[in-house]
Amino acid sequence: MTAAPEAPAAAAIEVLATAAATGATVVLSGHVQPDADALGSVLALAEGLRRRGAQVCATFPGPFRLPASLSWLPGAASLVPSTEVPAAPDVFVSLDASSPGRLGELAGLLDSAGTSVVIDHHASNPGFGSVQLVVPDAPATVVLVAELLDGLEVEWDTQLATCLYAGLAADTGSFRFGNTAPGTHELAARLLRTGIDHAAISQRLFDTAPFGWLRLLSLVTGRAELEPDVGAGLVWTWASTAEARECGLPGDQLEALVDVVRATEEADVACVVKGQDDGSWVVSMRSRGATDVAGVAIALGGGGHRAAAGYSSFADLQTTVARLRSELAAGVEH
Ligand SMILES: [Mn+2]
Repeated sequence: MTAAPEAPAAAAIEVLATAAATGATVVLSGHVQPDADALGSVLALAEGLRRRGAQVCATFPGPFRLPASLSWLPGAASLVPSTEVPAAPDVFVSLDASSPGRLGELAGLLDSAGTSVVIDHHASNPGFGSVQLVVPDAPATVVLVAELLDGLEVEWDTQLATCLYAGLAADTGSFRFGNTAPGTHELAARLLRTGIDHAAISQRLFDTAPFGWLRLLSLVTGRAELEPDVGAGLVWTWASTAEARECGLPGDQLEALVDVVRATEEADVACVVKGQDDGSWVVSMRSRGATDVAGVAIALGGGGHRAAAGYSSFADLQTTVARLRSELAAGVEH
């Protein structure tokens, strides 16, 4: 991992250290439908700032519901809905959100707060907020939070380390993805030395689901389509939150489907099109390496990383997949 430029981290540390020293109000938010990196970042930095004396409010945009795989994170019980945060805090911190839109109803705090600090690692982040720490080379936002906690001279204990490790393990695919670097393992080693139970963390994050998960998997993998001639090869399938419910699962269980589909050897791009309760579709893409799916997602109104990206579609399923096909084909022609 390339080291973060000195100045941006220093500027963020200064704002947060001053806020802590003066007992200022700080609101921290992750992106909508927060994942382990977003929540781990929010919870670790919130706790660190709290210990240094800030008045902290940790939140995320609605719907205010945590998946079971994340609700056990230390400090999760202290999260408050967006309706309960001060409208004009001294400092607003956005974590792991690649654009203001990903902050939903909380995006207004970027302007209403005295200072807004944006901490993120998405290549598609356009740069927003008055103080920016955006490092596309960082494998996870928690890596940047670890640096901030050091800058704030907050000691890492198992509570903080569990939150940081959860984000690091999730965004690196348990240290399997290309974003894993020597520094990633050095950070993991430092986190393990605090005494965290990394096996239990991983089991809760990645290897725990109700029995209905097997039923849902069979439905969704059973109707997967392989289209080797689209771009560098496409495998796709669809699912819906209603189907998840029929299998006794919360809608967020659909997030894990793409990790099964992306094993397909014949397709560089794997895609799961997820039907939402409001009739829209959320499209998740993964690349095995040859395709920049962030570029595809941006062209279709979303964002993400080179190997993992997504967007929303308000067209029907056929039109949604047709647009994806032509974007992938265009990517090959360029
Ligand atoms: Mn992340």
